[in-house]
Amino acid sequence: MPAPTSASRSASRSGTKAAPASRSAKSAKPAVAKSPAAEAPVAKGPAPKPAPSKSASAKASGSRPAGTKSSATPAAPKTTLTLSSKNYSSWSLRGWLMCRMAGLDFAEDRLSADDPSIRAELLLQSSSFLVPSLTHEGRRIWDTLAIGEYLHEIAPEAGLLPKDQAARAHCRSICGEMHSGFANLRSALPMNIKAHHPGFKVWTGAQADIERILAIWRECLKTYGGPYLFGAMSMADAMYAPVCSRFTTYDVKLDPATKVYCALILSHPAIREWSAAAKEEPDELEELDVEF
Ligand SMILES: N[C@@H](CCC(=O)N[C@@H](CS)C(=O)NCC(=O)O)C(=O)O
Repeated sequence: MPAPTSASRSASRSGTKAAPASRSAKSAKPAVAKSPAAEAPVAKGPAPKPAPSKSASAKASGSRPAGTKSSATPAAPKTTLTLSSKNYSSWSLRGWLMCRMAGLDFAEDRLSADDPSIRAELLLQSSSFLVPSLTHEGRRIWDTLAIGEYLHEIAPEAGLLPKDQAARAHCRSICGEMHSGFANLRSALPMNIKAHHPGFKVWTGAQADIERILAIWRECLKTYGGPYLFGAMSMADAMYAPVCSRFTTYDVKLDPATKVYCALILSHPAIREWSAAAKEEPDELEELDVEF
C-alpha cells in the first residue's frame, strides 16, 4: 500500500483540508462536447467527439426512454469520480478531464484526505489511498492510466487514444512516461493553480524534466501537426494538462510552439471550469504553499 503523499501528511498535521469535508456530488456534463478549438487560441484540427456510448452515459445516468415504467428498468449504479483538491491534485485533474473527454455523465465525489473516516472510505473504493478513482456500472477503476484505458474502451469514439496504431503507441508511450516519470518536476513544482511565482528559480534536476517534456511536446506537435499533441485532443493532453498549469504557476520560460500549446490547454473550457473551482477552494496545504 503506498504511503500517503506529502500533501496528505501535511493536511493531517496542519489540520487543513484539501477539499470540503462534505461531499459535493455535482453532476458533470460533458464539456468537451463543444469544439474546444473554437474557444482556444489555435483553431485547427478536429475536436474530440464526446458522443458518449450508451454504456458511458445513458446507462450510467440511469436515464430511460419516456413512458417506460421505473419498475421495469432498475436504476443503474451511480457513476462517480472520486477526487481530492482541485487546486493541488494533478492526478484528479487528469482523471476528471479524461472523463469529460469521454462524455461520461458522472458525479464528483470530493474527499478530504485528512479525515480518517473518509480515508477509510477511500480505501474501500480503491485498494490504494489514491485518487482519482472511478466507479462505473458497479466497477471500481483506479489509477489514472487504467481509468483512461477503461474510458477508451467504453467510449472509443471520443478519441482518447488516436485511431492510427503508430500514433496510438506513441500516445501510450508519452502517457506512460508522464505516469511513471518526472519526479523532480513533481516535487519541485507541485501543482498549485492559485499560486503564481514570477521568476521562480528551477533547480537543475527539475529543469532536465522540463526540457524532456518540451521535447516530447515539440516532437508531437511537429509529427501530428497540432493543435493538440496528437492533432485532436487525446489522453496525452489530459496527462500533460497539469504540467501546463505548473509552467504558468512557476513562470517557466517556453518557446513559441510550446507556449501556444500551453495556452490552448489552459484556455480549454473544461480546464477553465476546473481552475475556477480550484480558485474557490478555501483551504490551503502549508507544505505546498511555501514562499519562494
Ligand atoms: N499513480 C496514481 C497516482 C495518484 C496520486 O498520487 N494521487 C494523489 C493525489 S494527486 C493521492 O491520492 N494522494 C493520496 C492522498 O492525498 O492522500 C494515478 O495514476 O492515479
